Amino acid sequence: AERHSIVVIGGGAAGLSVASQLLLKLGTTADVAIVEPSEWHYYQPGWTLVGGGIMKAEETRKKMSSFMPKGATWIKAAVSAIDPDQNSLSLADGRQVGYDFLVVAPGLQIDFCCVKGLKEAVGHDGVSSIYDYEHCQATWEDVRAFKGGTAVFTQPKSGIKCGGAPQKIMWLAEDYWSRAAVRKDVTVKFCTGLGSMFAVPKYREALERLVRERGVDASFGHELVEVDGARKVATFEKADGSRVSLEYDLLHVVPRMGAPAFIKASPLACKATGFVEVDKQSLQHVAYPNVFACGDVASTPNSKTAAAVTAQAPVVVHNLIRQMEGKRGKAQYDGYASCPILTRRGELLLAEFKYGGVLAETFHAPPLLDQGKPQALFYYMKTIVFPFAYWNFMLHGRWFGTRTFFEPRYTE
Ligand code: FAD
Ligand code: UQ1
Repeated sequence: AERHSIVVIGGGAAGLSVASQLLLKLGTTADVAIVEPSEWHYYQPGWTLVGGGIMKAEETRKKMSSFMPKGATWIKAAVSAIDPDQNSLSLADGRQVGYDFLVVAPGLQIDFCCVKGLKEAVGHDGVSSIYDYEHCQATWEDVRAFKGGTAVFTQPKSGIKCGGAPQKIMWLAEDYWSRAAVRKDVTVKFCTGLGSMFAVPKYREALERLVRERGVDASFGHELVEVDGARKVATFEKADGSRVSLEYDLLHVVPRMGAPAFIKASPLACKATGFVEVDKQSLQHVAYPNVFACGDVASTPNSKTAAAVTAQAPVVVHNLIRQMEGKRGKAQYDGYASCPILTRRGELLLAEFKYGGVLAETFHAPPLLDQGKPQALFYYMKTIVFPFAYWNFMLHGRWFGTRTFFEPRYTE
């Protein structure tokens, strides 16, 4: 069977970052393989911009082949099972691949099926989602065509990637309707299974102020359980088990999501959550020291974002190389994540925090910018700097987010 020194599962933000950084450190003769079935690589943070009419869907994807790092072997297939006791993977096409070291980075699986009627409804008759390449353009078509009525935006209580995106698209839509002078005829509802607008108090307060100022009708503890696309009715379940139904004219849904099925079924998964059970600082598997996880699939209690990947990838790379030398690496991930919350066209609130919701703001020192306030500079970072840095540096192993210029590299 085929065998490689290092195998990376997934060629997404995390898989390509780690593979590129490994090849930069070890040289292009290192034996690194990436298992990735997709023809395309998606810049998912752009999907919010597509839904808001700021970017085109085609700009958010590029051919996977142009991002496979030089020296890496691309195994163009999906992993269907992992056997960490045999250091071996099964592929969907029946092949087996062996490894000495494994980096698990297949991201999350989006489940449109958990909510009754959603799979049938999404993509037409005013129902859309920025959580899917195929449906994010429909969000903008719906928002642009809307002339009045009830617009409902949902968020599930279970963990999602980019926890701020469900409200970002609402703020962009609300702003568009204000500019188009139809806002007075629109009722904007935000229905979330969670208990507040954001987990970190500083940003929560700022966002709850915006809810009041901009006349958003927010309902907490409201979990979407059913969509009747024909009658345009969305049904929510409350914590006490009771149900409420709402008639909508426009519905933006955020589906539930979780670890991919083949991860949940593997010995690498945390039994309770299904995510790959790694140490939250070293990102090394708790039972298999030759296995690491990076990105959304890791069990680490951070906010799942590409920004978090910029901080995780160098930790995985350092600790993996030390492990290859038979030593324990000392690099530690501090839980850094950032959520750039678009509050309207031209304005963005840049939330940055680490484990425990402790602030980790890049621009905090006076007289720099107040990150508790939406700022124009952050908007241009999100719409211009981040996409450019992602495609041209991050996927090539040369972008470390806020630490790109300031943070010393791990040397020991
Ligand atoms: P992904 O990038 O999803 O990549 C996973 C890869 O694994 C894919 O290429 C997939 O094809 C592959 N794969 C899947 N299954 C298998 C398999 N069985 N075998 C092999 N390969 C497989 N982050 C931010 O930092 N800022 C933002 O503003 C932001 N906004 C977002 C808005 C939206 C609407 C969404 C959806 C996400 C947003 N994110 C944002 C989050 C960000 O996109 C993710 O956190 C990031 O892509 C995670 O990287 P990853 O490599 O773990 O997963
Ligand atoms: C970031 O580095 C990054 O990567 C390109 C993003 O794009 C997805 C981000 O959204 C954020 C917030 C960062 C963090 C970087 C800085 C400079 C705050």
